[in-house]
Amino acid sequence: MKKAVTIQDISCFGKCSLTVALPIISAMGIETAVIPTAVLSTHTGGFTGYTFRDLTDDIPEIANHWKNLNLKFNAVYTGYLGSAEQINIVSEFFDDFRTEENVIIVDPVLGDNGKFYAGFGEDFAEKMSSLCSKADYILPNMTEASFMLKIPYTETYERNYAENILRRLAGLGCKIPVLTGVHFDNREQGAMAYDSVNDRFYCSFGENIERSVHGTGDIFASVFTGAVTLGKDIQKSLDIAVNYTVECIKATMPYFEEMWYGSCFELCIGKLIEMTK
Ligand code: PXL
Repeated sequence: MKKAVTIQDISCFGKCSLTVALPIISAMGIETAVIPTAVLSTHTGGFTGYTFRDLTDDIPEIANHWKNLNLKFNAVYTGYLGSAEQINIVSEFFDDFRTEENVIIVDPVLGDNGKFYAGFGEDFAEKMSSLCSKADYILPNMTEASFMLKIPYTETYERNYAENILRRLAGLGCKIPVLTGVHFDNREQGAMAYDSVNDRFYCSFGENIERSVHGTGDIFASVFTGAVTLGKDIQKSLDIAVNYTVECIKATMPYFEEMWYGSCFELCIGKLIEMTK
């Protein structure tokens, strides 16, 4: 059985990070270990007054115990990290748990719609880009890509622009950057990948639903991680991740008013299992 470990926060209410990654990667038939980087009462996207317990000091202790147990993972996948120090520790974790065969996937969670998430800024983006240099795959949206490349964010762009961004992201040192939330018009939305080893681009698009649903980046990243862990190729992994994310957005629409903080991804888990077969 394949084994993945995901390193990100647990937002107790709000459907993102670990409460999305754990059910999704598990549903894909992969044993999913977790390292929670922080415990928040809710995520930071629209809630106020949330609690934040930092678990930075626990991460090296968990890693040491796992080293003693000689644990190995087919995939190491990181999401939201709460501080620059945490990035240093996760970077060491990559060194300790990198094997000849496994994949390292970094979702450089920094922001969306041209803005940083609460508590993040330019220094943190620079630190995150250094973590990306150690990854096989990175999964930024256009906002995160722009922050890491230190270029202005643009809402509208053409295919050439996205390809150029992908080449520059590969220049950070990762093998296969994947740009998420890509759209050239308002009919379709999807993701593009650049395999810098073979100099090849890949893309996958689905129906664009013009509503912003919180946590879809984490859904995409979790499914993509699951697909790659199962050994699916780049194209297939993009297709499953895009299709499932679109399904989740569609399923959320009837509940949109009450679901401003997250998606109804649970309603589509059955479809995900079908897509994974
Ligand atoms: O969905 C990314 C994410 C993860 N974790 C926390 C967040 C967010 C986005 O807002 O606030 C705590």
